[in-house]
Amino acid sequence: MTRICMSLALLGIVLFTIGTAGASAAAAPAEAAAAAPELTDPGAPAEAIAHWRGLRFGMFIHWGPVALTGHEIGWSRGRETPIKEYDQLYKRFNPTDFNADEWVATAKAAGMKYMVITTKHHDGFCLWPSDVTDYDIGGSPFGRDVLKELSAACRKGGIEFGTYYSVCDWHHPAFPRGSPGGRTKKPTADLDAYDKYLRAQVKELVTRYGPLLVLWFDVPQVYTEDYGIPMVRMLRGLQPNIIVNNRAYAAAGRKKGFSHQTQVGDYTTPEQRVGGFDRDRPWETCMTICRQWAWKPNDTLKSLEQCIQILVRTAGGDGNLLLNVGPTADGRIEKRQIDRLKQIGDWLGTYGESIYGTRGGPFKPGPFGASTCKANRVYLHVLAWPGGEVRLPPLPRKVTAAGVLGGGKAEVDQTDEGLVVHVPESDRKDIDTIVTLDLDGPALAIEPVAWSSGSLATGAKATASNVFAKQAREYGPAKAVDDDQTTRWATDAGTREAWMQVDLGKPTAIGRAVIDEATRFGGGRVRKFRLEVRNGKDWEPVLEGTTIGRNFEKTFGPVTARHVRLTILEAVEGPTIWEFQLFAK
Ligand code: FHN
Repeated sequence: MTRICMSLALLGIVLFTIGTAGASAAAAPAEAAAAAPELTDPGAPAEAIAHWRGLRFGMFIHWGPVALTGHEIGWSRGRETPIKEYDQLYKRFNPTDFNADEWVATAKAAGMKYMVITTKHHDGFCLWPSDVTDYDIGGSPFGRDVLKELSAACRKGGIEFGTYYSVCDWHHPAFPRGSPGGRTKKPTADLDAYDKYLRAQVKELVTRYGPLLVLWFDVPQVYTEDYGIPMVRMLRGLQPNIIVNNRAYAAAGRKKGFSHQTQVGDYTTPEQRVGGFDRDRPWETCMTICRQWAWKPNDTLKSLEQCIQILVRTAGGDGNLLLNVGPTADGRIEKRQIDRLKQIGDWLGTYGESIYGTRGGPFKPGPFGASTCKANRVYLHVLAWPGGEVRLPPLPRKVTAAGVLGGGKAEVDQTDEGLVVHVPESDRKDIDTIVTLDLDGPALAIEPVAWSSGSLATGAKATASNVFAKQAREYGPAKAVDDDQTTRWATDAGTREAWMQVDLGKPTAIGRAVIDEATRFGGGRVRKFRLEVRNGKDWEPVLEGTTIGRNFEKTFGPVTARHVRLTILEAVEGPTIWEFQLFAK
């Protein structure tokens, strides 16, 4: 795979240099790239990507002296903790309970196949004895090379080792931005000097602790592609099969956050959310098992159901999941996190064939759940049974057999109109009932089919009284009527009342509503709501309630109306809705 990653400025420089080639200022990037190959990132070999995809599930680790404070790594420097105090923490950092083999055993027990640790976060502290700084583990009472021990334990334990490296460095005098939050400008900024430092450090990571599965860069801020592409090329020269994520540098013309950059690196990195279905561009969701990346006392721990659903919906979208733990200052992963991870591992011990080595689809994720596939088999992960059955779009292949992974009976009615899947309640599993559909041909060859709820509101023009950070493209009300379980309408923090409404285009008979409230943020936030319809100028209520939660379903009326509004009358925090669906009955 070859990517043409080039800012127009660079393109101009290249073309100016070429000159004699008479290349026009708008030379096709391919020509310019051919003329200046050092300005393109060749990408990782396809087989490396396929191998990484097959692993599906990894452990993310955010750790450093900041664990002594219980605040967030990097971000709390100059915020909860004064900069001078933060930068001295390492002199008290002595995690004598750190045992790399135990961490690897925890990851393996969770069914995780790879591990990525923050070798240096935005605070600049290095968990290895670097030759180019004293602000590292060598200067702490602990003194041991954490990366050496962890990479060796991973190899011994049979899981793959990767390194997170923050491009921004709010401690280093030459990086132009500083704490708090990367919002200050350093008078000593010198990006050329910092690039030299960064290259020396990532070279240490690859040559001392490699081969690495991945170099997981983060938050490049002002480190642009003219530095980043040559640096990534250097990396790939050191280890040709290394995989690089999409945050190694800030691409020219970047519109959204670094996690969205699709023209950078080998894969995209949706964060704290399950990415959308995409079989073309590799992607990996990174998510905390609690709420904070670094260790936080009494942090909210995700339930097993949440963790399994996140894993299933990620794999169903053809993505990997990197689930994060934050070890304590004495070097332990909290027991409650170890226990949760073990539960996930036990689930994978029974159902892992439906995750590892699979691809997403052919049914795109929906309210029913998601699907993965391998050879001629489709794994239908049914996370909810709206109406007691699962109705799916038609498949071009014949279902030759059906069953339930782990035991049970599944009946599948297949017609040209679609599939209807039934599993007796007694055979349904907790959290995820995995129905196996054996086909008369390869499942991956089937064009992915979008699941349709059949909701009369799907795709309708939607408006709202409030949208989170005014980011309608990401969190507007249209995201609650798109049949996509990975997108939602969200409102600003502190919003206690809000409404969203849909225009059905013409008077329409409706009699049933399904509302799926996003509850991964510690439960449902709605305490009182009303459903109203309008034909003329007045709104009339058709349904009132208190809490909504996951897949709330209620019949009413029926009524005929063109405009329908969900009014949240009382919420404990900004309400956020995955899907708002309306049906005739
Ligand atoms: O600022 C960091 C954050 O602390 C954490 O490391 C995440 C992990 O993906 N990355 C950045 C936020 O996007």
